[in-house]
Amino acid sequence: MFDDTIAAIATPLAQSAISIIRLSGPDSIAIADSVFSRDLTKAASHTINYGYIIDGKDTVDEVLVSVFKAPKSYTAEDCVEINAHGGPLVTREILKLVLAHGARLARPGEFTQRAFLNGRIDLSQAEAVEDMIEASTDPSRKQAIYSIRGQIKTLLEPLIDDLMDLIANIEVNIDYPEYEDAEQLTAETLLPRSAGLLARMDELLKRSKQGVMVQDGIQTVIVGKPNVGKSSLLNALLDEEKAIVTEIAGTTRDLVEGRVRIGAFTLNLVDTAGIRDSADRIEQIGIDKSKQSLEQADLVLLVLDGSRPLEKEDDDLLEQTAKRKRIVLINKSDLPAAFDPKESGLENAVVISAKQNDMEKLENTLEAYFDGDSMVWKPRLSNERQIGLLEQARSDLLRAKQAMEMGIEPDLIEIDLEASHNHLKEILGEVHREDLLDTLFTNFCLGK
Ligand SMILES: Nc1nc2c(ncn2[C@@H]2O[C@H](COP(=O)(O)OP(=O)(O)OP(=O)(O)O)[C@@H](O)[C@H]2O)c(=O)[nH]1
Ligand SMILES: [Mg+2]
Repeated sequence: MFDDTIAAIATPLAQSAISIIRLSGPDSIAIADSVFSRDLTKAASHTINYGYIIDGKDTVDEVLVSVFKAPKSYTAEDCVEINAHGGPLVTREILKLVLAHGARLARPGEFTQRAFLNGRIDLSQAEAVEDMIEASTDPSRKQAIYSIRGQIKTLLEPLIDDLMDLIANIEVNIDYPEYEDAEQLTAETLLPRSAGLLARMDELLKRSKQGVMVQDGIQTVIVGKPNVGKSSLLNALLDEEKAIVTEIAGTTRDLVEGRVRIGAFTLNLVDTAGIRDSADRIEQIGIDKSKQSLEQADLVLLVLDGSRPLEKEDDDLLEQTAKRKRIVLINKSDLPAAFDPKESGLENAVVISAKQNDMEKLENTLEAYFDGDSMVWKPRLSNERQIGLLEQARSDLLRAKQAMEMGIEPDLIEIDLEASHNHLKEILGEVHREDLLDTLFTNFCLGK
């Protein structure tokens, strides 16, 4: 528990119906009491108290003050929330007043950090709080409430327990080799159990990576040589004339972005400058940007012009993106076709007409591409930090398994298993590094 009391404004500083000034720490109630018209020290926990905020002889605002006593509060400490009239001026005035009476201004995320450090929530739940605030798609909102409820712990606990079981088994055999009841330590018993755990980790990793990619929107880049209809495609998908379209090759120079929902997915689209060798300095800068976005994208929409024969630029891009998550689009289907997709090895290409807004085939392909399966929300990890740790736990376990296969001493195997176990616990923050923790919480909203 902490011995200082923190305070912050928990709502946006804009004219609104209500604003909330929040306090947490041992002196929360005493500080609030010293600026409130009524006696708060006798208020029961979980009550709302009506009165006025007073500054000496001045009445500052008419408010409702909620009191939550430790440990049943957001931070597990004594907490007070002052509901004021939502004017920026009066809200700041009340904050100033509680700071003058002994509270310290909270850092971003400090309330949630306290909830974690006081043991009320685990680290995955703490992260989920900010995820919920930032959620902008249905899958991300669903994942946030799943994590807030502590389900990531439920998801990981069987893995953590089974690993511990394996470790305990090895230890008994090391410490009491003569103890007959202990399961005999042979490659035959250890290996299948490790392989089973490994398969479970793999499955969870796959599901989590897919989920994280889908939840924040799929980074999708539209590329192709000039004039094939990339910007027309962007506009058609967005249903808005966002990017400039002309018959002049090299129209788009800067990246043009837009967001579109297709079925259960959100695509974060980037339209780019057509890729070709260009002597124009400005166009060349645009082309460099195109290449950069191509590198960073989760999904590539490669556009070809079906009304003109394929050229070297098309072939180059087809080759460059062959190993990527990619959909090839043959545009301008309203014009006579200049080549046969099948004969060009493009049997999977989707034929569209951006000009005629004919997007249905592309939308169907996209849904099929991320398979119907991933559209259904499934239990998984929430973010890159968690996935990174699971990946480490997986490679520790893989090393242990390989050591078993080579018949290496059990006590050496145990070191890798312990490392794996620790990495899993780190996801929940059961072991953590202070510096990483601080970085994590600084990204939070003030007052959260
Ligand atoms: N007939 C037909 N014309 C199209 C279609 N899509 C785009 N166009 C035309 O092709 C020309 C180029 O379209 P843009 O969308 O600007 O092409 P772009 O790939 O963005 O071109 P750059 O930005 O120069 O690389 C314009 O004249 C469009 O009207 C289509 O489906 N059918
Ligand atoms: Mg364009």
